[in-house]
Amino acid sequence: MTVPRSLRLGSRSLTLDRPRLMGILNLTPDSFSDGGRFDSIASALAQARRLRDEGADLIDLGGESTRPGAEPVSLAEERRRVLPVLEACLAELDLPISVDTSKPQLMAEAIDLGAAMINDVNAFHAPGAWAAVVDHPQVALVLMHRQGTAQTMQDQPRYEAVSDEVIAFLESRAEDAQAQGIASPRLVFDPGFGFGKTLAHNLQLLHDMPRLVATLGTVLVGLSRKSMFAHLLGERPPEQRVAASVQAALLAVQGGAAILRVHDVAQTREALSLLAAVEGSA
Ligand code: HH2
Repeated sequence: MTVPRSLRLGSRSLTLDRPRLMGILNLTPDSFSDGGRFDSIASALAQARRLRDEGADLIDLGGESTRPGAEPVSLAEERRRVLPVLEACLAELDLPISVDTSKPQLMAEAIDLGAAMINDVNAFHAPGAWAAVVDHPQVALVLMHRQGTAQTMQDQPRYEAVSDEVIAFLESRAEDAQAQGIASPRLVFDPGFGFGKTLAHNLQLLHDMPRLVATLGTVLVGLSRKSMFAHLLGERPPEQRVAASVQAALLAVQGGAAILRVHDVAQTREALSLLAAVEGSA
């Protein structure tokens, strides 16, 4: 699989000649890292501006936490959290906006408002999910792998060979997308770090990043502040996992990952600049 050189994001095109940063903006009371911090349109917009100023190439808005044990959120509540902030961001920021949702109705409404990407941690499994996105070729789609639901995923995840299974799952979702009439350049693949994976599974996936990229094409990774770093380095709250997250992001980029979903845009941007400078001096 040749990695596409660019990704269409609404009216824009994002070239993938260098790693791109997706800044995380969670509009939830209970997200594991930034839950409860952006509960008004003004505070969310201020954070979106900050992510942009720090160098985000796009912003991912989420209205439902996916952390292990999180309670599902109703459509009405997720709409209430996400849509006004989406509108405000589209009106004020000159950046593509992604919406992190698994609900087809919210996907459709977000696209109507102008979302450039739909990021679905359930890989468009919900009935009606493909239908919500098929007629919008300008919208990119993130398909993520997971094992189990938010309630069950960290119980005892098991794989024979984690990378092979993640690749096979994502390839089969891509075939499903194509069968529904969705063109493959729209698709972005995510191995789903921490979603039904032990520390060993997460490390194996990071190690196998070149194979994932060679097989799947455009790969997005979400490693930022995840509990795998607490398991590896000792218990610590999410804000003390930044250095490890940045290191892991660099490893993913060296393995060919195209897009990094991060809380800490400024720190990750600096590390990427260093990497680019070193590579440029070769
Ligand atoms: N991780 C989270 C949420 N959405 N989407 C993709 N594509 N990949 C990820 O790894 C991913 C994701 C979890 O992180 P966060 O949004 O910070 O927390 P929460 O789910 O608690 O809101």
